[in-house]
This record gives sequence, structure tokens and C-alpha cells, in this order.
Amino acid sequence: MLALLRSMTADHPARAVLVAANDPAAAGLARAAALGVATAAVDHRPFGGDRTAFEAELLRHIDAAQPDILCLAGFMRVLTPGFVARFQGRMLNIHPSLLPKYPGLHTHARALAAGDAQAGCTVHEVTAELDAGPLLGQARVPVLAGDSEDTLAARVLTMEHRLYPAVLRRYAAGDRTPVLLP
Ligand code: NHR
Repeated sequence: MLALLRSMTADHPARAVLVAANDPAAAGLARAAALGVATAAVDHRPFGGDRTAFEAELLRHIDAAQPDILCLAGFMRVLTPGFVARFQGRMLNIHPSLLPKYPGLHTHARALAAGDAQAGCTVHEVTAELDAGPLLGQARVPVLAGDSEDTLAARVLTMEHRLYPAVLRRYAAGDRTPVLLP
């Protein structure tokens, strides 16, 4: 998220209008505020299993900010088809695997368990189906001997910080050609 904010320099086609989190304790909220970006926190927990009610509250903040594009970054609540439809073709996510491998959770553990020689991250358009929307970018890293979930996750994260800004810059300019790194 911070890498995206920092990437939106004067020559960038986009500007950050809001950083929203479902965890009021998310460290990124204070960091975004320090960069002068508006923030909102909507805790999903008081809503129990009612995803639509949680999203309605989130939407109050989003609608007030009137974004053209939504970027999920570590956003961990599955979004309902109704929410996704409102932002169809305007919502991106970065996922820590080489999709279509390992959609969902615990991606690094699954890559290690499978003995994969490569891991990485993928930016995709968000559709109703989890981690399955059109590919917008992908970056690869090697899996090294002795890797743990943490060491692999850290190596992938450095690429996430390069890939997502590169994809957003292109996407915000209207170009959906996938970015492939390295
Ligand atoms: N929503 C839709 N409709 N489509 C996608 O592609 C989405 C999405 C919401 C989030 C991010 C995704 C990831 O890259 C994402 C993509 C959370 C879960 C999950 O199971 C799955 C995938 C992703 C994010 N969430 C649990 C839930 O009940 C909660 C898990 C937890 O809190 O640890 O929402 O990783």
C-alpha cells in the first residue's frame, strides 16, 4: 500500500484519495495519514457474518472519496458479488503466488510443500471468483534451499512492492497489457 502511495508522483496518472482498512489497528492507516492521504477504518468484526452490512459501511467512505480505481493490498475480507459488480473493471488485487497456482490463503506454505522452484506474486482484476480475475502483472522469485514461509514471503514482498506500482501506473493510463517482472 505504501509503495503505491509513494509511486504516485507528479507524473503519475493517478492520485490516492483514500486508504481504507478493515482493521482499525492496521499500521498503514497512520502511515497513509502521515503522507497526507485520507483514511477510513471499518472494523468487520461488529458485523458478524453480515458481509453486505460491512460493505455498506465501507461504501459510505468509498463513495464519499469517489475513486476511479480500487487497489486491494493485504485486504483479507472476501467481497460479495454485489460489491465487486459496483467496481467491475476498476478493482485490482495483489496476491502472493503465481496465479492460477495457489489462490486463497497460505500460498507460501503451499509453494514450499509442493517443492516449487519458483514463487512470486500476481496483480489481477478482482472478480466475484476469488483470485481468478484477468491477469495484469506477475513477478517471479526463486525458491531457495532452506527457505521458510517467512524468508520466501519476504523475497516475494520485495517484488510485490515493485510489481504493484508498475501495474497501477499502466492501468491508470488505460493500458491493461500485463507487466511481467523480472
Ligand atoms: N473478493 C473477491 N470477490 N474476489 C477476489 O479476487 C478477492 C476478494 C477479496 C479479497 C484478496 C485475496 C488474496 O489475495 C481478495 C481477493 C482473503 C481471503 C479469505 O479467505 C481470500 C483471498 C484473498 C483475501 N478471507 C477470509 C474471509 O472470510 C478471512 C481470512 C482471514 O481473515 O485471515 O473473508 O489473498
